[in-house]
Amino acid sequence: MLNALKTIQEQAAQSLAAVSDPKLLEELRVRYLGKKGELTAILKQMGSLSAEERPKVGQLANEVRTAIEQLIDQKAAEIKLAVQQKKLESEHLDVTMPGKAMPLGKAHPLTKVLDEVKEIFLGMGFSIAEGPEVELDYYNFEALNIPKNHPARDTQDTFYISDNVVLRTQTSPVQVRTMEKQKPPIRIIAPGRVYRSDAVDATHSPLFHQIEGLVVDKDVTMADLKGTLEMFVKRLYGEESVVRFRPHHFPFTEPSAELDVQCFSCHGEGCRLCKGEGWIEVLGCGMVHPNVLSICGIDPEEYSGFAFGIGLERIVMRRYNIDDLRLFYENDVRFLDQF
Ligand code: 2NM
Repeated sequence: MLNALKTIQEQAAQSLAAVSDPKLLEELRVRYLGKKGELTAILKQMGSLSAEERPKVGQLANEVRTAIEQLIDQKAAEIKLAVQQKKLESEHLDVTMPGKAMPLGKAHPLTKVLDEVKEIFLGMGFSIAEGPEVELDYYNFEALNIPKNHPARDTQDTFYISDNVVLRTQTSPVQVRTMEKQKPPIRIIAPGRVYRSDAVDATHSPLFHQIEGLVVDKDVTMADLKGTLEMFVKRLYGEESVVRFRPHHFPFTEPSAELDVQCFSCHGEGCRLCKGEGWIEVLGCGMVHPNVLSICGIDPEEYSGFAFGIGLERIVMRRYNIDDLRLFYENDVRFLDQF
């Protein structure tokens, strides 16, 4: 019997050494230690032993059981570790691998330059005003000193919605509405979409963008206009920019002017970039006509003001060397990606 116990221990040690599967390990545990296992079978025969042999066999049986249990526990721990190791390897993640970049949107070039222009004027104490794009004839023309049958109406190629409703041809109606509501001092810019019934080509579009500005207060003079707009141009194009004011005419300002910046390429000599002019037109401006102030409920004897209008597309085209206006509205990603 002692030999049989030793044999069981040896066999158990041998078969356990080869096991790597948890199910097989359980089968072996049942085979050696289970109720119907080999060890139990031997213990059942202990009744036939002499009183002298019984404690010896009993002691060895206990030692064998403990030894096998230890082997099984050890093996179980080994298998558990191996399974865990395998799982870790299969789920291995290389955190140094480059990530998948998500495609990122970008601001439209018109938006980028508009944001720059807004920042410049906000920095000078202006606020931003908005208003409707579908506008009354009164605000788009009448209040701006452009009565019915005024020749300026013909040159504006207006989209009429009805007899007295139009798509605004400029953002000045926003300024008229502001002057109606707000007592001076007024310092605003009005950026936004404007509409003119033009045929589409490289330099014309029925929809484009304007930024108009308005300052009204006591003792505002042409010197304020010149200083403000020269500073704006230098902030936008660089401190070394050279500007000139050239007399012009608008119905809503008197006197009126256009501001040119000296060509950055030829410094006034005349080249391809400025079409031989030496100067590049940037904006229109002037002192708000007393009629306009009166119509808006501001006393021209007490207050004066200046106003200006900037075409956004032209500025952006010059900034990025874009030669066709249509690119702005087609939203071709190959174009938009470049800014
Ligand atoms: C321009 C040029 C000159 C202008 C005038 C006004 C208002 F409402 F105050 F009368 N707003 N904008 C103005 C003046 C616009 O655009 C080329």
